[in-house]
Amino acid sequence: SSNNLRTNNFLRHVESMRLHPSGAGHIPYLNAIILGESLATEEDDFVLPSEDFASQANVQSPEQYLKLYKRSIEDPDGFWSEIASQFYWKQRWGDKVCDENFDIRNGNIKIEWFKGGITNICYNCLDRNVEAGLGDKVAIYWEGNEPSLDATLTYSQLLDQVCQLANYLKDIGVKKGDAVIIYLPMLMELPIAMLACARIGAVHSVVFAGFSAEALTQRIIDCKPKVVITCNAVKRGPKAIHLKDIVDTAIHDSAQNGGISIDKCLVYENPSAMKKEDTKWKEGRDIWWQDVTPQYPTTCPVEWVDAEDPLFLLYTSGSTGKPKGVLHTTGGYMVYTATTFKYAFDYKPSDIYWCTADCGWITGHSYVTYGPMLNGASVVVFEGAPSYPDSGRCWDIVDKYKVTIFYTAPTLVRSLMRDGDAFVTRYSRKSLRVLGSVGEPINPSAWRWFYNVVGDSRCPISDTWWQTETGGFMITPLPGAWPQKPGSATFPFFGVQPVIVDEKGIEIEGECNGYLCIKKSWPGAFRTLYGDHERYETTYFKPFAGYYFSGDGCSRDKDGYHWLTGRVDDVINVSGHRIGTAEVESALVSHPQCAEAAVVGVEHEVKGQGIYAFVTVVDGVPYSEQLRKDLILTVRKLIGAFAAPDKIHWAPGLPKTRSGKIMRRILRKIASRQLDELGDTSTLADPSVVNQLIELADS
Ligand code: 6R9
Repeated sequence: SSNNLRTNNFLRHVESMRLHPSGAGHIPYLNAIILGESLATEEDDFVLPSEDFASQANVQSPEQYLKLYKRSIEDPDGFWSEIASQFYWKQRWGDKVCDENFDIRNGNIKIEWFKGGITNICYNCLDRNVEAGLGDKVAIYWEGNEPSLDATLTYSQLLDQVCQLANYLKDIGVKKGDAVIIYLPMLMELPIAMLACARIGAVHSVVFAGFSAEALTQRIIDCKPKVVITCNAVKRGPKAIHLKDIVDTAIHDSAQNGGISIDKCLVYENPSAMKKEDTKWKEGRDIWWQDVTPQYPTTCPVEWVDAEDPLFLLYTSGSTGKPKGVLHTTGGYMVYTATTFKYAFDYKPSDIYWCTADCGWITGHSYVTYGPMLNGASVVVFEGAPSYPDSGRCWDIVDKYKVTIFYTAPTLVRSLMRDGDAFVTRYSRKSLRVLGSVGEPINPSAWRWFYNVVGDSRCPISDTWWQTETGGFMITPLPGAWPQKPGSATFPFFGVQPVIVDEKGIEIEGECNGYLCIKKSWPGAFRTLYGDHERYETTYFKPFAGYYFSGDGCSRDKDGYHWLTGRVDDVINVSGHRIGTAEVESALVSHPQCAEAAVVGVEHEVKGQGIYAFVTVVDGVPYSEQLRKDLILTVRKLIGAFAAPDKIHWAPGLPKTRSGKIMRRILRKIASRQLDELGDTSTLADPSVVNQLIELADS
């Protein structure tokens, strides 16, 4: 077929670049070979962008990609400074674009981009676009939980509102470098609050509004914010959740347990969810957003900051109990999110873009707020749930706003797939041209359904691999350039050098499987873990000296395509949410009747992974349905509903080595009922626990 011919031509092209001395030969993993005749395996399953799509794309072919990529690696300073020059800098950076020590053997890890450059990301998102004539362009299309509720903000209106809030924050004493916690659902006020902080140089820390009071308390104690911004309540589907009550508890507990006093809590009244009068109130501390912000001017001078001044903190799960405060700075993050957004989604000024992620996660930071707005894009912000009022809601929204780029997570794709094609096909979806996926590997069957049913076999899918730590896309298709393979994140973004290493940290070439690391920094990289640079180095730079270690497994096929295989540490990925097994375990053992707990991830049809908890109860406590419920409730209370275990498995004992280390490998096999694959259990201190566990598997 003509597609096979085009695929062959493409691969032949890559091959000739590889062999040619001035070609891609020095890029070891672009080891594409000429495609054979058989298309039998997943690896050989190519999906090409249509010629129409490719010919209008920002990057139209592998040659174009390779040329840009090669430049980004060979001349990173030239490559990134040209891009950075498209933004407004009050003062240009010093002589070095990048200054890094990426190798722990040479001393402390340090990453700096555009150091000495003076800028402001809010200015670049808003003022710069307004000055360029985009003032009347819609910045945000807001869609409420109820289909009848919506609103829009143009770029100039958004700028006005951001300035009013920024002026208020300044007035109550928030200064450059101060932390501000934002605990808001997907209202327009969430990006407004982020941008207002950025405008005055304050460091925002958005806490996903699905986190519990305890989780919020922990974050307040860690970053000691000057103010907490929230709203009284939010509707999720038919249910109202009283966010302000959660904040009240957290502020109280932060004072009690951490000695942190929060003098100001700014509360947005969300009238569709809860009336003002019904909101519990603490006079003197609590202030209504709507009462104060209109009193302030709609212009606010920008706080000019160094490219390396902190922009935000975002807490994420690691393999030990305490969440990590991932710190991003201003200049490199700005340049990187804007550029990745533009290329990975083939962004054009006429696009209407919708990312379903919440701003409480990194995806909402980089690809709801900053990346799109730096490009002057029109962004859909959706408050509600994709299944409300029914499973057709996403496509209703796509048709309503004529969404052209739709970016979501595999878990949502799988759950909509399960609900049936009819919810999709009753909508036109004609406006769509690019689809995106993030959060976990997308399995080829979900990829196919997304591509064929949602995108009518017309829209390339950008399967973007990246992390809270990386700030922006790392491995991603450029939709017009590459033939895709369903389930593969394809090739690195400009400036990114992924390597796959073995246990000893030795780079493996060609077709292989191992640990995914990155060689050299990229502008969007995080700079530290807040208040714990040592943990930063230990977690990310010590496991494989000389590299950044992602925590993910990855294989590379014969054509050089990357296939992410999931976390290799004790982190579980539930519906794209990172959850540390240790966090869930410590929540479980806080229950007085739980003596010990061990948590593993198991395959889950919709969520990708489910949480499976082995629980040893305190001597003499009987197993009961009530205890099971209480344990699950404890996790919901301490972390949030999204971290609730799917299964509690009673464990009279846990399989431990003689040195007391829990053998999770065995627990994973028991959890997934692969009982004939338990492997060697002879090193266990007490091998009989394995049989006890198997007996209790379905009780
Ligand atoms: C952006 C985000 C990061 C972890 C990451 C990996 C998984 C994300 C993926 C993917 C395969 C993709 N992950 N995108 N795995 N393919 N396209 O999700 O950040 O919440 O920090 O999670 O998510 O395991 O290490 P974060």
